[in-house]
Amino acid sequence: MTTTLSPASAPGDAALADHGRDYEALAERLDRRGKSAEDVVERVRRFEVALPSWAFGTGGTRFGRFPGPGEPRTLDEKLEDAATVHRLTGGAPRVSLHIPWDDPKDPAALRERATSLGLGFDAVNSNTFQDQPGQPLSYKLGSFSHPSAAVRKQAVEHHLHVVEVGKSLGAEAITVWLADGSNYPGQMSLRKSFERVRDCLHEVYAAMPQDWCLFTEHKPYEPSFYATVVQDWGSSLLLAQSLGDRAQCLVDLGHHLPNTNIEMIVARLAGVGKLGGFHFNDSKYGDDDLTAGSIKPYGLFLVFHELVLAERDRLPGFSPAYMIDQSHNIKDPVEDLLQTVDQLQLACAKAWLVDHEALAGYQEEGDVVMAERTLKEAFETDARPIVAEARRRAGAALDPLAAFRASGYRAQKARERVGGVVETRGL
Ligand code: LRH
Ligand code: MN
Repeated sequence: MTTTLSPASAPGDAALADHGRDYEALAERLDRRGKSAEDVVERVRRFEVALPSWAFGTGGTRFGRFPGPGEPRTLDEKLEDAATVHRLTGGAPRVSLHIPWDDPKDPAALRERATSLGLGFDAVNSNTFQDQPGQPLSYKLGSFSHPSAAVRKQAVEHHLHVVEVGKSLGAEAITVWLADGSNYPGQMSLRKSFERVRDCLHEVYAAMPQDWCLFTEHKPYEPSFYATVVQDWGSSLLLAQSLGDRAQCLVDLGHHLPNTNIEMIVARLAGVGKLGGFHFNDSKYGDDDLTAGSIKPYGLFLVFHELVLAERDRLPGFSPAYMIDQSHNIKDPVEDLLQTVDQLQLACAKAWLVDHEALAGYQEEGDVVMAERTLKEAFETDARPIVAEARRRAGAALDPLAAFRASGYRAQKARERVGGVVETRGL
């Protein structure tokens, strides 16, 4: 059942007129700074991020989950929610599936359905961090790093299945995050476990289509609390370099110990042509999977600043896959994703507002204060009229959250999505 957003969600003339004035005023101010608002609007229009199939339902923690009304029960209903996020933001035309949580019964039908909703599929995600019902061998003590060749073989076969699903949906990449690790010193061989992971990844890499990419995703801890095999960007880079050109590193913003300089990791990986993509979110302590830009908006801006520098410098092999990875524990999942896409569009706009020539000059001259001020000037610019204008030109909403609330979409879904079997899963 396709839901059209009610006319109430369309911006009123007053809102449009206010926006027009705000945009003109900002454009005039930027023009005095030698910046073209029009250029940045185009940059925001080109920015696209993929939505995580596992985050359209309410997420939870080991302490509890508080599901809300009208949550999707099927992959089809998740696509409906994804289409709503894309329609209102103009910037989320793809979905990233997690297998087996969202293993489609009929991939061809799903692909057709997605196309009819204006959606495509981004990198597919494997899952060897849980045992599935009827699974012969357990991943309790690891998957690719497991001492048992039979367990490793089972895990490789799962990845080959994920690649097949992705191929049937038109995806062109697989993201491999492994929970593999240990909780106690001595439990696991720190070198052999890494070598086993590398060798299993080589099997997946060799089996995937020639035009595909493999993204390795590092994480310092959880669910392992002493050692995680792919613990940091260095381990991820070693694997990607060992595999080949079509293997790159995925940076999940939440997978770094407190106070890690993530933008520098981004600069390092981009500098060696190994920045494959992102899982955008935000965090205060651990892998909190909070709304991107909600805790460290300046940090998010500094990551986008490195992305803009890499694009301006035309770094070889630079075309990262932008994806979201969040767990919506207390907010409406669609509202959380609308906020997230908005924050990413905003960080993108602000990063393109940096006076790059001036910044390079101050860096060369060693003028620390003016260099910092040049960055802050862009970050402290209220670029929301630029983002709203980019959305207006894409036929999306000036204010996606307000439009979503005015549409009554969630209330309608709460009426429609009653009972029935819940076929899909998530965090
Ligand atoms: C691990 C992770 C990974 C996904 C999972 C849902 O924490 O970031 O990217 O597979 O979350
Ligand atoms: Mn992730």
